[in-house]
Amino acid sequence: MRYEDFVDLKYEPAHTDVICDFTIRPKEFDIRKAAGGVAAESSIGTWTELTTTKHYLKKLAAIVFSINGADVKVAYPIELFEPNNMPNLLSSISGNIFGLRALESLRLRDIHLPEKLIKSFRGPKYGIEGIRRLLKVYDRPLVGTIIKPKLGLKTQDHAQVAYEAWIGGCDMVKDDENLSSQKFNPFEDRVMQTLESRDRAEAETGERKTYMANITAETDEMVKRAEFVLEQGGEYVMVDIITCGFAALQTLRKRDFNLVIHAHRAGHAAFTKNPAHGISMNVIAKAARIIGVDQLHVGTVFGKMHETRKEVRANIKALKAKMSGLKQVFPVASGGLHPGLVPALTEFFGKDCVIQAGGGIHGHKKGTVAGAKAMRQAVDATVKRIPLRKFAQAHKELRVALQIWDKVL
Ligand code: RUB
Repeated sequence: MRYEDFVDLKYEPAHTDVICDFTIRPKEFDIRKAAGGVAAESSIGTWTELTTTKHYLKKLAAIVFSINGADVKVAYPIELFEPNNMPNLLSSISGNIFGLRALESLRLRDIHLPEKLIKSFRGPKYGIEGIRRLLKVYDRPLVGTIIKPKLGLKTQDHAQVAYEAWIGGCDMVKDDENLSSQKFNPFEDRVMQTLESRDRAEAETGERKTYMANITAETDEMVKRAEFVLEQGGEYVMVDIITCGFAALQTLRKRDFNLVIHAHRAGHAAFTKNPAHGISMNVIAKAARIIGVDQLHVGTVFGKMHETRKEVRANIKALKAKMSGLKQVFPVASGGLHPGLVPALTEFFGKDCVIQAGGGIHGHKKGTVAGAKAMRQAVDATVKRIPLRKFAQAHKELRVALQIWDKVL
């Protein structure tokens, strides 16, 4: 079959098809042939006619069924994919096609999987509802922090900063994405000492507190680390899903530990940032939800990372929209956040979001406890619909935070 043979603008996708939305900028062909090339190279075709093709193969061809300028939709028969195998799916729909010489650029903008394929994966074990039940917090955004400096703190200092963040008012404390088990802060010691801090903070505040230990490592090791967290009384693990890979994430989810999975997406921008080429973050968000993460970083709009409102909105939708009965995943806003941004964040995200700040808590002039207090005060003020400036008159930690970071004072 030639590339053009993979185009049928009259085709009506079956409810079992996988649908992919691409934007294609051809370099060598017209859009029809380029689109056909994408469908061919991600299903049963190649650059030349084959002698090995069989009559029964035709029904396995991916079909371009819509071309609108550069925007193209491709339908893939479900039989092309192995159930419960995310690497396999992505090797087809987002594999070799990105390297085709004939294309100037190619963007996978969205994916729509049929229920049968979605159901072959586990999906989130906890999701928004499960996490709220665990933390017993129902009516406000959750407040998290990332221990900073991200690398280098010794274990006991890490555990002390965590303790201070919790007693100041954070619900969650998280390791940074590149902290694993370095000499200065080995994993097992860190988990034990930080969970001890958590227990003290819970006893002192009467609030539930959680620690997201970064278990990112080679897969067997990662699973061992998850087991260790569980043995020590932890309730959460954190995984760098892009650098670990979807196979590792699936392995972790398959073990079905009673552990909430927090997904960090370090590295995603290597292929999500250029709007003309690569894979959109909402595709990653869908894949992560289908496999079964409970929380995922989705961008902030207002912080230090680059994503636009439209992109972050699409990421949130991927986590929360109805999807074959899958639980909703908690969107995490993280990167360059501070108390002054809480009203805007809450307006944009709604109450179902984790607001996470590293520098915006540990950079508070009066230290981590004050930084965490300022963040909780900002959340409390926002929930009560009191302007931060007004609330800050009676809350000195917030006042100082606004002086440091916000233009309003
Ligand atoms: C947070 C930080 C995170 C980013 C990643 O530190 O650097 O790892 O959230 O970005 P700080 P994203 O609060 O000091 O900026 O969440 O968008 O993937």
